[in-house]
Amino acid sequence: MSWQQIDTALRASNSILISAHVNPDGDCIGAQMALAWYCKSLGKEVRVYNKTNPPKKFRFLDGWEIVSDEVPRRDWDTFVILDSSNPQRLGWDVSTISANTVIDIDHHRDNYRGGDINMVDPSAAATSLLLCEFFVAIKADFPIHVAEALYVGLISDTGGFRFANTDSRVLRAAADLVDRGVEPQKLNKQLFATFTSAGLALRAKVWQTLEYHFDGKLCLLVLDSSLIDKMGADYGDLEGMSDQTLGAEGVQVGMLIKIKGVETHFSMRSNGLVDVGIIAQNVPGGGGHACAAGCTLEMPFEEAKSKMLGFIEIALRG
Ligand SMILES: [Mn+2]
Repeated sequence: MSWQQIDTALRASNSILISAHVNPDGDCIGAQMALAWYCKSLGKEVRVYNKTNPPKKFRFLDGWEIVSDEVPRRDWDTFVILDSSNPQRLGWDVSTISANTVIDIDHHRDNYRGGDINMVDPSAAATSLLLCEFFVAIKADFPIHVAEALYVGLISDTGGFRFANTDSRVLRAAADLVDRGVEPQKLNKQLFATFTSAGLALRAKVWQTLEYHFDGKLCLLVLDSSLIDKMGADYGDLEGMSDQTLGAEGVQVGMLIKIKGVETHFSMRSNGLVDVGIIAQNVPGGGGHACAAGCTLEMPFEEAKSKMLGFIEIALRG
């Protein structure tokens, strides 16, 4: 599918609903803000809906309020799914809305490609990168607040251009955003080096759970999700912690385990030797990239943990 086809579909719509995956990250929010700006500039009715509101750490972006958790009405001309492998990943029941056209824009390799129009590119470092390329393709002249949102999307998914997905393509797109007035230092500081005291206290608690397994090849952290509210933090305060589990020498797989009542969520990272996307696929609904993936087991923590450790042990044996 081409960007021109997507542009044509958007222009032919009067009302457009945009949603991204549950617990939206910087890539979701950047891509959503950019697409919403464009649709509004065409004079369309636009709603940006996520199951949950953006974490506080993204609310410094001008215009973030367009991303909301207010449930949308039923009928739309076009429904755009961003940064989600499939509609289930949105975390809300999509049968509660109806749309004539579904557009799927994503960079996950396990994307379902079930939209009427699918723009899926697993080699793209971020969905926000795809939006940058959309704007280049259609020659859209976007304002600075959109450039900042897109830049936040790029640095979120590449860990500030440190992860294995950092390539010349994403760096060129970033350079174009800098040419438009983005200040990299300002946005990096907001995203990676600005914490609330509640957020830092929560991170300290999570660090206390540090464990190693399999001769130090697996490093894991555990978060009891009920602590987030109890400590006055939000889940955005945990940004980057799953990546940091890879920091110790010799670690091949890192993991942040989140306990949510009777559900246990695993956010996995790999240094490149083991494909954590394939490990996550052992669990229905799980998946992701080779270096970053996630899944949820509907079972209590201890049981879920030993099951997951079994999968990882097999993968480490290669
Ligand atoms: Mn993404």
